[in-house]
Amino acid sequence: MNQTFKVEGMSCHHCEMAVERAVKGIAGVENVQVDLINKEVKVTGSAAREQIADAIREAGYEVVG
Ligand SMILES: [Cu+2]
Repeated sequence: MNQTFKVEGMSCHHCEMAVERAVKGIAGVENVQVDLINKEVKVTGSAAREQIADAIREAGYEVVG
């Protein structure tokens, strides 16, 4: 399953790594792709949408929509 999140506040490679690390720590997540230009995070795996959104927020970024 693929899920795409609109995320505000990611501006550099550090942000990319922080979000990647936070989301990869969730059980069921297979792959994470951060697109800084389009402000998108693409997640492959079986983790619940809300759980992924929470992890992104806890890392310090804003999930939009
Ligand atoms: Cu940054």
